[in-house]
Amino acid sequence: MSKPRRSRVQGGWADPPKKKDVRSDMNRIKPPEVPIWTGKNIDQASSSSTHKFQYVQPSAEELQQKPSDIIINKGGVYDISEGNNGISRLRFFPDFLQREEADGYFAELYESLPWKQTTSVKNGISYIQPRLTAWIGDLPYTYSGITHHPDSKWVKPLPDIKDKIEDLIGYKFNSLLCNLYRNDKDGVEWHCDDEPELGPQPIIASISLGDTRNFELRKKPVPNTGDYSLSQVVRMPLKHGSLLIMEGATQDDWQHRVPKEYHDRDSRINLTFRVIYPAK
Ligand SMILES: O=C(O)CCC(=O)C(=O)O
Repeated sequence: MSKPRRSRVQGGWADPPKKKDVRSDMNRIKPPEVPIWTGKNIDQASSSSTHKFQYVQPSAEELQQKPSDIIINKGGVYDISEGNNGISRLRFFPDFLQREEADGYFAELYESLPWKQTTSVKNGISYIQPRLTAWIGDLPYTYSGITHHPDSKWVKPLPDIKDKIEDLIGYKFNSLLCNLYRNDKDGVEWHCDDEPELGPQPIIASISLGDTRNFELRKKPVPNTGDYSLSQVVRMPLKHGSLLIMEGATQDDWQHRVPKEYHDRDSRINLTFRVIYPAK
């Protein structure tokens, strides 16, 4: 018979394992009076406190989740919602203008348009808009509590850009709001373009020139409680030379904005072509 082998442990040789009386060990281990998982400690704590934990089933509204944001950066037609007002549709053409063409348009318009910083009125408080604008068209346009009279004629190269969009979508515009975001600190807050002079369900064509900025849309809550915390958000990085068309119920059912950025941005010009109807 071979000798029981000893195993090597740190600092010496371990004794060979002794035989154990397993049954006597079991007699010595006492089961806890209350199993740990019954939450004995919680009950004990609550006996010295007036607050008792009670599970309450969350309501259907509380269980409702905010849908994840949608990022659109590829060209195409996007029906972003359908409801009582109909379909909200975006059409996106990321490379509508060629790079050199877009470079030329940016340089020309940056210099030639009579850019000015205007004041808006919201809830009776007036504030200076964090961007420069120019309004072009035969009729005035009232938005953000201020009436804008035409600032400029259709200077070159605006008619060329307008023709190009109209050829693509088969729809004619008579007015143009130009925005100049000088840097990352400029932007436009949540709003929708639903002024009466735009008519019902306006088609708006938006050209971007210069640095890329995020354009965001958020779904209006139904019924419109003003609480947008669970709203679907669509985010589109609008790059140099891109064209975005908003149509259908987009202005009825969604708001949009260009947020200020936390990182440096160069200037961006945005041209939004619209139709303005004479006041009735
Ligand atoms: O700059 C943009 O892309 C959007 C501008 C805008 O929201 C507006 O002019 O109503």
